[in-house]
Amino acid sequence: MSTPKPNSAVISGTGLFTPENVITNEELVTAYNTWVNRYNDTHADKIKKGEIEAKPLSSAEFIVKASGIAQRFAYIKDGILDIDRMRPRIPERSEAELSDQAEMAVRAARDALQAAEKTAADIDAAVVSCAYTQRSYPAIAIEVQNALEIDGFAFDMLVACSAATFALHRAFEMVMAGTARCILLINPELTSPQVNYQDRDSHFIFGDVATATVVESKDTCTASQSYEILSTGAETKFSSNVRSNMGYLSRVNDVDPFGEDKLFHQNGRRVFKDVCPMVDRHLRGHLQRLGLSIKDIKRWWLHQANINMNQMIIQKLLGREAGTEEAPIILDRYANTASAGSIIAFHLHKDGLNMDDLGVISSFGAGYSIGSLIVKKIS
Ligand code: CO8
Repeated sequence: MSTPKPNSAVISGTGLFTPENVITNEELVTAYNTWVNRYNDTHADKIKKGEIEAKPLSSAEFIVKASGIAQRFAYIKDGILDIDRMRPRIPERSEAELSDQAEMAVRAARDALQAAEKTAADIDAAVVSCAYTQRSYPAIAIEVQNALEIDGFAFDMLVACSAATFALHRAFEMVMAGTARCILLINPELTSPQVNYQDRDSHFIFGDVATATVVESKDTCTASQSYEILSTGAETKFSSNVRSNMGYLSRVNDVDPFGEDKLFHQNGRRVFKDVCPMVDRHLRGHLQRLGLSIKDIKRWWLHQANINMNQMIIQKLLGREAGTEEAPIILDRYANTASAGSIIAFHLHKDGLNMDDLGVISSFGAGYSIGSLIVKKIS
C-alpha cells in the first residue's frame, strides 16, 4: 500500500511482557557452584594430572560488582537450576499451537497497542526483531500477525542487541515513505535457551522478556504520551568478540549442534573496551548532525548490558555522572535482555519529561552494532 507521505513519525505506545519467574544471583550461583564441585570431584584425577582444568567457582558479589545484575526473569525456570540439566525445560509445542516466542510477543504487543490507543485493524505491518528466532520460517512475525488478526505484512529481523533500535529505524522509514501508516514492532527476547549455565563468565548475564512498540504517522496519533522520532542513527563493525555459532549448517558440518561455541560466548572485557568509545563517538556524531549538543538531551535510555559500561558512556558523554532518572538502569532487575533493554528503560522511565524535551534511545552490542534514535516528547 502507499499513502500520502506524512511529515513525521512518532512512537505512540510501548508494551512489556515480564515472565513471572525470577532467578536471583544467589540461586544461580548456588546451582552453578554445586555443579562445579561435582564436576571437579568427578574429574579430580585428570585435574591433578593437569589433563583438564578445574572449573572455578562463581560468586554473587562478583556478578553485582562486575555487571550490576541482581536477578533475571526466566520464561521457564524449571531445569535451569537443576545441576543434571542446567537449561530451561521448555516442552515442544505442536504446529497447531502458538509458538513460545509468538506468545511472548503477543503479550507485549497487546500492551503496546493499548498504550497507543490502537487496535489490530489500525496496524499495517508487524515486525519481530530480536537476537534469535526459534525457527526460520514461517516468520514469527507472521504468526503474531495472524494471532492478533492484523492485515498487511509482517517479517522477522535479527540484529542481536540492536534488533529493536534497527527495527524502529525501519518503521520510521516506512512511515516517512508512506509505505505503512502504523507499525507494530516486537522484541521477544527468549535468551535463556542460548545461555551456557555451565560457564562462569556468562551464566549470569541474560534474562527473558518481550517488548513492543507502536510507530505511526503523527497525523493518526491519539495516544496520551507520544514521542516524535527526529532522527535515526546506525553503525556496524564486524567483530567475533560476541558470538553464537548456532545455525542450520551444524547438521552438515558434522559437529555437535549444541557445543559450547554454538551458545552465546564473548570476550566481555574486549567488548567493553571496544564498544564504549564507539557509542560515545556515535551518539556525539548523531547529535551533531542535528545541530544538537549533549546538554539538549534530558534523558538517555541506553542499552542494558552492564552498569559499568553505561556509567562509563555517560561519563564520556556528559563529563559527569548521571542519576538514574536521567539515565535509567533496569538491568539490576531484568539483566541483559539483548535488544529489549533500552526499550524496557524507555517503557518504564518516561515520566517526568516535559513537552518538547529530547531523549536518546540507544543500543550497542554484538555485531558490533550500535543503533540510536533522537526523540522529542510531543504529548
Ligand atoms: N564469579 C566470580 N569471578 C568471575 C566470574 C564469576 N561469575 N566471572 C569471571 N570472573 C573472574 C574472571 O575469571 C577474572 O579473574 P582473573 O582476574 O583472575 O582473570 C575476574 O573475575 C575479572 O573478569 P573479567 O575481566 O571478565 O570481568 P569484567 O569486569 O570484565 O566483567 C563482564 C565481565 C560482566 C562480562 C563485562 O566484561 C561485560 O559486561 N562486558 C560487556 C559485555 C557486553 O556488553 N557484551 C554484549 C553482550 S550482549 C549482546 O551483544 C547480545 C547478544 C545476543 C543475546 C544473547 C542471548 C543469550
